Amino acid sequence: MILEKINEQVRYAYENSGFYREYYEDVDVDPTDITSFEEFRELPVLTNEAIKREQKEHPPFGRFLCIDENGIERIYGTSGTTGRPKVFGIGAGDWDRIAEWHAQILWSIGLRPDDRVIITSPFIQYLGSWGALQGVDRLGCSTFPFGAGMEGQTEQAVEWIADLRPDALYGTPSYAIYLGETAEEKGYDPTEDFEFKVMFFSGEPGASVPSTRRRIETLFDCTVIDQGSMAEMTPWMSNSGCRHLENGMHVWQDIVYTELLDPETEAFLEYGEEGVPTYTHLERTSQPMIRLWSGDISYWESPEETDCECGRTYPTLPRGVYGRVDDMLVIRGKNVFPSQIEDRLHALDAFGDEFRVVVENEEALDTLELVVERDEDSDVEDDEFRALVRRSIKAEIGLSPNVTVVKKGTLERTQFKADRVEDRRKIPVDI
Ligand code: 8LH
Repeated sequence: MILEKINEQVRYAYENSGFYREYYEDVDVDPTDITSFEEFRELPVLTNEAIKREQKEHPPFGRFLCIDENGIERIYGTSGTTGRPKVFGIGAGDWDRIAEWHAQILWSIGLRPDDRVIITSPFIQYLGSWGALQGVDRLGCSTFPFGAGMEGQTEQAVEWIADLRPDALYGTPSYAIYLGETAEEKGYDPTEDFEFKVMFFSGEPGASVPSTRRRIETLFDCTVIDQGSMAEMTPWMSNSGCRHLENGMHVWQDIVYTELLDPETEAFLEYGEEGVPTYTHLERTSQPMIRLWSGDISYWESPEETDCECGRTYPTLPRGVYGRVDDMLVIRGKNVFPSQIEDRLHALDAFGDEFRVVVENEEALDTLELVVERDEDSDVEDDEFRALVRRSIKAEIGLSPNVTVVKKGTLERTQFKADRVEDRRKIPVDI
């Protein structure tokens, strides 16, 4: 069934998009008749650079659009502050299908029409917020599109949540921790004064970083669900956790076909390997993405291996998406993902919930500096905490960091996606 959908999607894109016709000029297969997964893998991956180049040469949408511009219902773009943003034109039919799929997936994580749901991510050019809203609305829940990002908004969120007692929250994992801390500072107990049964997240690692996930679960006494792929790939909930999974996300292969590819050779990887999730829309008529290289890193497992109680026969990313290839720090020959450091820190009781990673290059030798918050209510003193952090990080990544301990609340919190790494090395390391 998936192969049939792939065949239809590729043929549609090829016949309706000048971009794909050009992009597939030299391929050895017939893009109007893909008869096997092997043939499909002959198609070149689509890179971020190719999309940007195309949209620059054929503004604003590039020749991806495939539908008449009058048929566009929504326009979104990347929310980055540098460079030309990528533009996504979504047709009415696609926007409707996104609602259907998101509603179905949200049902699968336990949401029901009589639930009240608060959305606490910014309503900016971030498809996370709008995609979640679209699904929650279609499911028929009472939706509270609260947003995030304004000064003082988190303090207000605490009061609203204590009053309205929503059953579910959508946002980023970093924001949930910030919200919980703010509630505690204001004298609330989020396990008692809030009544969340489930929180669903996307946008960054966290919900599948085991100790971060546990921190959120205990802070709010609720179920945590990880979700998300990329804005380009909406319905981005096609990667979704499940109530039966301890960690990670199922890959709903009949909505968005996902492959894991070798970061260097781009070869298809079997289950049990680590690689770059590469996504293909299966039901998009507007701006379909075919073999879009995410630049993220994940590990996948077969349906038999996961054997999830939910009964779904999808592959699973049991550790979620744990970083971007270009977020991986290569320090003295060791590969380090910020999410590994996050996992170790959240496992320490005295951790104050925020940290920063600074990498420097002194006389050609890389140094790893961590600025870590300590919760002053804990029994552990600064020196002991510093030693604990050093030991734990060394055990994880094989390198001893220099650790600066600061008190909880010192480092800035985010209301969106966290950015905790500063690489000050003069000579960039080519990865
Ligand atoms: C993630 C995750 C995750 C996204 N675990 N990393 O997924 C929601 C969509 C709308 C989104 O975040 O899109 P956006 O802004 O284009 O960012 C995509 C990137 O965000 C993606 O490549 C990942 O690096 C990261 N991301 N969801 C870990 N659940």
